[in-house]
Amino acid sequence: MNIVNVKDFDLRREVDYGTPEQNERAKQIVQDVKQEGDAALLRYTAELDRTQLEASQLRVTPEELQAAYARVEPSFVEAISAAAHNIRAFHNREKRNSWMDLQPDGSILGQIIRPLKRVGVYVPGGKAAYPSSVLMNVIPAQVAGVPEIVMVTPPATGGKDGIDPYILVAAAEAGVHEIYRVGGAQAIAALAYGTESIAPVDKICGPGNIYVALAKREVYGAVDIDSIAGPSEIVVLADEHADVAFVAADLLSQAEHDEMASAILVTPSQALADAVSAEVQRQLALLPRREIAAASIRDYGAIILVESLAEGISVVNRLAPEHLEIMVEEPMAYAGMIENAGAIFLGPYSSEPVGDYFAGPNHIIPTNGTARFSSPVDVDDFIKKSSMIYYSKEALMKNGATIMELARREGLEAHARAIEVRLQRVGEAGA
Ligand code: HSO
Ligand code: ZN
Repeated sequence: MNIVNVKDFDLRREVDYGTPEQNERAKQIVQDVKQEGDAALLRYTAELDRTQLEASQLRVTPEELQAAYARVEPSFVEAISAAAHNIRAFHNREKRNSWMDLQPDGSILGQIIRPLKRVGVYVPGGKAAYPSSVLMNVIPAQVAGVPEIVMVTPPATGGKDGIDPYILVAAAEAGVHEIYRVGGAQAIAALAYGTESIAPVDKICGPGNIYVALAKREVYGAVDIDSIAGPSEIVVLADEHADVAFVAADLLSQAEHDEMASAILVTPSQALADAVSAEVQRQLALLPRREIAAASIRDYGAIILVESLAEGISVVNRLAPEHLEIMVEEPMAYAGMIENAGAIFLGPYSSEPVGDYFAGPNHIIPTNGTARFSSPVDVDDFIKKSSMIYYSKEALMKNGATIMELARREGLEAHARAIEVRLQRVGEAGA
C-alpha cells in the first residue's frame, strides 16, 4: 500500500453523474414507462434484463417466496433473523413522538409525526445484491410505521433461476411480501409514476447502477429519494498499539466491495504504516475477491502519515469518511473529537463488518465526504411532519396588530385584513 505524507495527499474525490449519453438514456426510459406503463416496463425488461415477462408475472408469488426458503441454508435464515432483531432494536430507539405545547394564552402549537404511506426499496443485482441491505432499508421504514413497503429487484439476480433466494428470504424475514421482478431505470420509473401492475410510491430508496441513480434523480420531486450512494469507504485511525493484522483485514473488508471503494489508514506511526502495508499485501493474495480488492487498494487506498493523533483527527474530519475505525490505546478519549464521520467504530473488536451486518446501526451511510452534512439512513427518513397551530381568541387579540404590521410591510393587504376582520368581530362583540 502506498504510504504518503499528509501534505501530499489530496483529500477530495469526484462524484460520477454519468455521461451525457447515460443521462439521456435514463431520461428516455423514465419517460417511456411514465407514458406507457406496463408495456414499456416489460419491453425494457426484455431488452435490458433479457427476460420475457407477462404483466401477470411481474409480482413474486407467495409460493416463490416460500420456495426460496428451501434454497438457502437454515443457518442463513437464523443469521438474518438475528441481524433483523438487532437492527430493529436499534432503530426503535430512534423513534420520535408527535408533540404539542399548550401556551399560557390557550394556544396550542405542535408537530404531528406521520409515516410515509408507501415506500419502494430497490435491490440491485450483480456483485452488490446484499441481503443485509434489504434489512437496512426495510426495517427503519417499518419502525417508522410505513404500512406499505414494496421491493423491486432485477429478474435474474440469481442467474437463470430468477431472483437470488437469499434476497427473497431477507425480504420475507423483514416482513416484505410485495416484490416485483423489475430493475434498472424502468423499475424506478414504475415506482415513481405507477403502472397498471405496480402502484406508485412516495419514496424510493436503495442503491443501484448508474442508470438507477440517474433515474432516481430524474423522478425526484414526483417522489422523494434517498441520497445517491457512492463507493464504500473506510478510514482507520490507529496508533502504534494497534494490531497490524486487524487493521489490514478491516481495510480489505471495504476494498473488496468495489474497485472504486476506498480504504485509508491514518497513523502517526511509521512502524505501523510499514507493517500494515506489508500485511495488506499478504492478506490480499489470499482473498477470493483479490482482484477487486487489489484494484481498490491500488487506486483508492493509502496510508497517510501524520505528526500526531491530533493531526490524524483533523485529517479524519476533513475526509468525513463513511466508516471510521479508531484503533488507538484509549479510543473513547477521541470519539468526541470526531466531527465528521458516518459511523464510528471504537476499539480493536469493533471491526466494520460488525456494523455492516449485525450490531444494529444502519449500514447505509453517507459517502464521499457527505457525512459533513448528512446522516446514516434512519427512522427519520421515513416520516414526515405536519405543523399544528391552534390560536386562541386571546392570542389573536394580543398578536393581531403585529401580524398585520408584517403583512402590510410585504404589501399583502388581504393578509392583514384576514386578521383585521377577526379583531373587529371580537371588538364588536365586546362593545
Ligand atoms: N460496507 C457496506 C455495507 C455492506 N457490507 C453490505 C457488507 N454488506 C457499505 O456501508
Ligand atoms: Zn461492507
